[in-house]
Amino acid sequence: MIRCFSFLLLVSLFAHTAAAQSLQKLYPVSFSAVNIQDSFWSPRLKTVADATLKACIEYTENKTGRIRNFERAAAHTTGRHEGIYYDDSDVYKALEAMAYALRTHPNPALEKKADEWIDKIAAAQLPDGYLNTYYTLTGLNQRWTDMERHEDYCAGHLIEAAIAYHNTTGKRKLLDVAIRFADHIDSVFRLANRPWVSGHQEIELALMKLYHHTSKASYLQLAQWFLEQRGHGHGRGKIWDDWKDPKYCQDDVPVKDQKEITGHAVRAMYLYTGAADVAAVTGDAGYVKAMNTVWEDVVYRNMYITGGIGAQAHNEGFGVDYDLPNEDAYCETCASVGMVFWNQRMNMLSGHAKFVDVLERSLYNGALDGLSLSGDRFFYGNPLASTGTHNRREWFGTACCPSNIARLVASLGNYIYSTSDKGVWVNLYVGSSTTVKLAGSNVALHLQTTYPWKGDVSLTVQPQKSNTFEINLRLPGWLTEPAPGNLYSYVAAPAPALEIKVNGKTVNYKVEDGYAKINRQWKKGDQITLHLPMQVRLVKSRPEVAQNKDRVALQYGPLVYCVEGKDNGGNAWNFIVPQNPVFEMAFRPVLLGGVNTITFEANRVVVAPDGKSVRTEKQPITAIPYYAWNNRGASPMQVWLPTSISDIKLNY
Ligand code: FUB
Ligand code: ZN
Repeated sequence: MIRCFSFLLLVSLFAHTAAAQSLQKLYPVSFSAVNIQDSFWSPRLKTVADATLKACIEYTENKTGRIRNFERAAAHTTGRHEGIYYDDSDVYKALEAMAYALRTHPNPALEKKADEWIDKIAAAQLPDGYLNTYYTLTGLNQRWTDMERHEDYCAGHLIEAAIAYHNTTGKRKLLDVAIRFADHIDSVFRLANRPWVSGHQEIELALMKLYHHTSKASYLQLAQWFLEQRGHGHGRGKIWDDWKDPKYCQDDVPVKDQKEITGHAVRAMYLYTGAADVAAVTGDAGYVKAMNTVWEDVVYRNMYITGGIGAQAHNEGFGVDYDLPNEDAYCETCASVGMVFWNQRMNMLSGHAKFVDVLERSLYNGALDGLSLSGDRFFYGNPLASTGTHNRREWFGTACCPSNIARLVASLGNYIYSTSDKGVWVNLYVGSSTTVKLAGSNVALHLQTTYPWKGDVSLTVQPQKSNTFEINLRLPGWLTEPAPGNLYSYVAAPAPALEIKVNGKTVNYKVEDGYAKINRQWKKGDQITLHLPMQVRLVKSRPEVAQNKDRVALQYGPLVYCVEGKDNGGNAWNFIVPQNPVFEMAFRPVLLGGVNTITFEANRVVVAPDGKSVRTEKQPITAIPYYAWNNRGASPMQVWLPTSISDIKLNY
């Protein structure tokens, strides 16, 4: 969709920001143009379309009062409000996920349910366009008084849902509701020159989607206006007046002057996603510079090996650099989802694959961990160690994560391919087909892969007519030693040579910005093959991360591994990784839906019969992909494995 609207986008851009020049280098191919057929992802998309959405619907309309709130608010007078003031957002996010799922898995009953909800939402909208069940039911005299109260955040999720539903079904009802609300917000704030700092960012990125969807310049202007409100002392409400903590929502300095990551992780991710979207259109390099600096602060000093962020529970966000506790890691699922959004936008602006490396890390590990294999159990926090007390749940009081991971997985197709006027970019290796327009003619692409279990990739290219263009294949960051500055590096592992063939013959390629670039004349049926050599990587972290001292982690391809008690006699904390472990990799088709396991011999620490001293004995240890843990009931787990006896817990 982004690609289709790029022309309109430029037209309106020239009308309103004459000096600006788009900074966007790559245009993601919309998920709706990508057909996924992948042995790893297809079952997950199906599970989300069935089990996850079923759970979201059940909790949204029966087990909690989220839909009842809309029903009551339709009377446009005060009444009982159930739940928390931001609960409307969960209805919208579930609807957005339903819209994506309807595209990939058409389902008349699901569409009927969505239409039913949309009727209720529309009925609750006030004549002036305002829509928020909390304030309608508790007293409209208080609306727009506390900038933390998520009215604009809920509006943002409404807009995203409305666009997704319009794209899938062509039905405008929710879109018209969203447009009326967006116009209401514009008239109450920007056009009235009334300051407003969003206490939970989201509206900015949503308005940019609405701008691209409608080509109406006021949405771009409003998104930019929201960004520019920050950092000028305009904040009012709980965050500012009670907590006195504008950093919590990244409002301590103007966005363009921000250099460090602070505060609430999801808020930060949504903010920078929106800022990147604005910068892509307006060409404002100030935002790009700030985001690059902040990105390095996130990735080089504050990101877990799982791509999870926001280590602290008390602010659901960032703490001191390098302070990355494992058992107490917060790492909210939504924050990893946000990492996927933001890193996609950074890749789109820069054309650099390092952002997709982070996107992939967060997607396959920190985010996917949030969803059970059955699709109806969730993690809100995703720690990297557990003594067995951290368990997936059916739902949460604050239930932002279930529908967030649902909408991400259901729209996975958005992250696989990009294009520019030079050619096509393959970002994620996911079995899929798409057709892109290059130099005025269609090029069909068909990707087959054994990723993430093995690194075989085959890409068949079917240009309408023979044509010269680039095909850029991402060389995943995990292939080579991470660049200096990164938090994580390999203990020892030379990068294997990578060979790329076209129609069976080795070709030369240029490596640029993390992609292997093949520029040639492509003809119907050309087939690119490559093998991304996967090996078990022993990973260590920078010495500044005290929590990982004398510990190593295991990674294979994009997947981070963990040791779970279920595979190891109930324990995951009572062994030491020896100096030069020998790893055995095996694909176990029945285990956890089919996973590669890593087995190695470790030194189990046992108390000697005298009860005083300890001794070690050899024990084979099996590690599973991190995303798959806690799918067999409660069990201890660790990602960072001890190499010395000092950190052993014998009973877990
Ligand atoms: O405030 C709305 C959502 O709830 C946030 O994004 C999450 O972190 C949770 O606090
Ligand atoms: Zn969440």
